[in-house]
Amino acid sequence: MSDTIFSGFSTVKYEGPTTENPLAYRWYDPDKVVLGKPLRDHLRFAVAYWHSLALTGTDPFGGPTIHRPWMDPGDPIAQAKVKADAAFELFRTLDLPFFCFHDADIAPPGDTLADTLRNFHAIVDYLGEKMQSYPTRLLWGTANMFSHPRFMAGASTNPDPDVFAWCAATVKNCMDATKQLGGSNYVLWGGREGYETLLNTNMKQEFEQMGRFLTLVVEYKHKIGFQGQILIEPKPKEPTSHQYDFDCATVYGFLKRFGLENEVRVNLEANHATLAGHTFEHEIATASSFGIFGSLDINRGDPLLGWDTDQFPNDLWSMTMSMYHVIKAGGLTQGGCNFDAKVRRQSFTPEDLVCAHVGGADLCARAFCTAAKIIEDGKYDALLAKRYAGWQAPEAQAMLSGKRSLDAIEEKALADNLNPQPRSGRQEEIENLLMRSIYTDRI
Ligand code: XLS
Ligand code: CA
Ligand code: CA
Repeated sequence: MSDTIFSGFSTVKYEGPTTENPLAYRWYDPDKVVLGKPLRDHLRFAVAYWHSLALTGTDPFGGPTIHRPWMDPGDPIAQAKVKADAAFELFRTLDLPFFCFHDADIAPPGDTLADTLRNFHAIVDYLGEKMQSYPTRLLWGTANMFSHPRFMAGASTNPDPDVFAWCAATVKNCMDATKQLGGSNYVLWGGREGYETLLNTNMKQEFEQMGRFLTLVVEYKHKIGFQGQILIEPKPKEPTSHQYDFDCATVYGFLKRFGLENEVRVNLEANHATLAGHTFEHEIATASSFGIFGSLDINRGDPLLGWDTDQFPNDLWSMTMSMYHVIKAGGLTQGGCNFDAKVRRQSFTPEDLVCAHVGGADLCARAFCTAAKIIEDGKYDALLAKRYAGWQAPEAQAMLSGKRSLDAIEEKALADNLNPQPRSGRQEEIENLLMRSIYTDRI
């Protein structure tokens, strides 16, 4: 392996909140034990190959601003290996335990399906070799079925069955590769699974195709004995105006419709929650209450732009409440925190990329530690429990468990001469309590 653009960086270390070093962790101390295990194992941070290695800085108004050596002209397979060498040196620099990739991020396309798959497997084997000498593991693999023009009308929902078949072959190979590299999850984000105009769209037909596709994926998972989770990533819009996997609740309805609610979970992204008109914590709490919480894509949008800007996160309040709901959901288990985030187009140096991940990891770590303290302290949970305490009474439990009919409830309500009085929601008291934990208390 020759020198890479990240080889000169020392490995980022935890130096504590008072350090002046911009390339040190202030809050992310991977060995710090919280709720019985080290932060490294709670947060399971991952670096996204697409944003960190493939980004060129283009936007709708301007060309590339970020140039890396593997983007120079040359033999595409050799260049993909230069990129992989740099990727593993970036992972080493950041000392983050996982990475994620799309097939198209790691390997060049060929002229045919067979050539494309051959290139892909050659680089998957190369990543496997790299993983022998680096500690970085694979959080998830996925397929890019949205960039090439053949996917312009969707992947599994395409009106052309040949595109469906191309996608089936692609996902089969990406699942094989994910298993080969010991991946913990396989993600499906419905890139162009949606529509731009209903005028040319048969929605019922497209739902059938998408349900069949996901069923095939689940069947194949069992066939090859893949132990990872299958995850759908909701997103409401962009690139299409109407994405079918709008949000977590919509995905749950889709899973129920095809009988897959015990087989598939969700990978939730902060920016996608914002685009759906929700908060990140809303999406996590929804997944948790349906029992389908899987993994997180960490980033933020820009509320002033309303695009999927995939910026690195910096909102401590939202991240703390998100981590609170993650802990309540039972933690990330096989999932993780994938930085699906990119530096801005003026941040074109390798150092900018390292710095961005350092800030993101610090924010998540601080948020997680505060959320753990909020839970250990118990005051917030006690306020919530008190609000619903009436439901512990035997008659309330009987109503909830289906032991009372509508007319039986009416009969008792009349006999008891019910006249419920308004009770305060205590919102400001709760906000003040949490504000103290988030902004004042030491972690
Ligand atoms: C795009 C998505 C994508 C998925 C993986 O908006 O976030 O990057 O995470 O295909
Ligand atoms: Ca994502
Ligand atoms: Ca996104």
